[in-house]
Amino acid sequence: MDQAALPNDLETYWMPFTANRQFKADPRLMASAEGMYYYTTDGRKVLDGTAGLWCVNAGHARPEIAEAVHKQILTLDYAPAFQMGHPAVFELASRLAALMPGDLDHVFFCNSGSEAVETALKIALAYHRAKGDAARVRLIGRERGYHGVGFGGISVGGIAGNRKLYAGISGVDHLPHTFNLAEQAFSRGQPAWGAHLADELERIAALHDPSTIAAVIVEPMAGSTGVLVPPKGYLERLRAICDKHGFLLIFDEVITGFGRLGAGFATDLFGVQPDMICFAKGVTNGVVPMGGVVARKHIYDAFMQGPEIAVEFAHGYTYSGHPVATAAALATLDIYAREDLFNRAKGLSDYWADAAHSLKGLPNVIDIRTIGLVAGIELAPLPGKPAQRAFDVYLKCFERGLLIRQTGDILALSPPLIVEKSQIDAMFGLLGEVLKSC
Ligand code: PXG
Repeated sequence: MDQAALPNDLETYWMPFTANRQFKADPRLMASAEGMYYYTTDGRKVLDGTAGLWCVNAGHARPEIAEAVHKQILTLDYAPAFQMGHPAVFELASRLAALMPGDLDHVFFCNSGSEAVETALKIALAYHRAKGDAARVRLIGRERGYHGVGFGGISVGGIAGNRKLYAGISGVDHLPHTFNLAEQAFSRGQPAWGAHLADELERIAALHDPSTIAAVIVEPMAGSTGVLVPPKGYLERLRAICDKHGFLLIFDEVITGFGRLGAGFATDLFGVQPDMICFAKGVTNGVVPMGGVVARKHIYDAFMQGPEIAVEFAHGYTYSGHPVATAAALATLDIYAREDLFNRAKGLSDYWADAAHSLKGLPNVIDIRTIGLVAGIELAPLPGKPAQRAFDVYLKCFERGLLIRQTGDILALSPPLIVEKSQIDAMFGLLGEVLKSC
């Protein structure tokens, strides 16, 4: 390594899910952030239309979180996670359980959404075995599902690009995704068409025999693959089929949790209770990595057997329930409660939907989908150049001071829940201008 090139040689850092060559030719470097805005190293102010990567739900640089983290590092920087604990993480588990419906009341901590998914899948398999039902080893995901980047997550996930290079784990099958442009175009909230797609689970169950299936995992609203809102009645049907055959139902709420849809969790909004919920992102407002799984009581109880000194579930991470992440999470939950941010998102969702749908009719806009404080805007691809048009829109928005997300030819917006109406106007106003020029 040529030391003279340090410290700002962009070449060395292999960036995740990034077009490295494009970025390094024309870097977008964030210098700081506060409230609803990022500030770039070249001095530009950028309105955050995406809450970072769907995680900064309470807005940037919250002093309460910074103070809690600072204090925690000086008080207890780290405590071993295995065979030992620290009081705050028990408080956090209780507070998260209190946010959940029904008996979703046992929390397992990890450090990311990907780890949360691996954890939930392992709990599902171990749960059936603990109950003497060891033949249930099959996992069912869904096309266009994103469940992080672990081997379990990419296997149950339904994104070809994330799967094609890896064998993944065996014993996996997939439901069809729930999006149909012809039937659902320009939906506000849940589309009316598509509940019957849940019945595909019966077909899959018959194919493999229900007694071999352990669990079904879905995002209640698919975020990463372009804001696919569940059709009315769809999740209810999935729940009913899972109950009929004894499958565990896992909701991956890594994006939908912590107010994003205008309710605490998607389970609250849709009134369908899964057996496990994966969470991450918003739990710490994105400030310190943390994720976890909330499991129903009967799942936890099934593990509590054998000799008392035996480890009941051979799984965990050095940083499970890390004191600093815990402190950030507790401070974040305080903000959500004090500022009533989940209800704030709900209160803004009609205004948000009106603003997003006002882009209907602009060039190349073929669909707009909204729910809570999320919008997906689908563009007609440039002939022979998939994703190019949306990438151009993303770059132009950034140059003009707005951060949005782009996946394929779909744009996604999901601002911090502190967003003001004037900022919603600014987002869609600017996006509309850019769309006219692309
Ligand atoms: N499950 C879901 C539903 C997710 O959305 C993960 C798991 C994985 O989380 P980690 O913390 O391991 O990244 C995610 C992550 C995007 C985007 O722009 C979405 C995610 C991450 C980065 C970008 O849509 N979701």
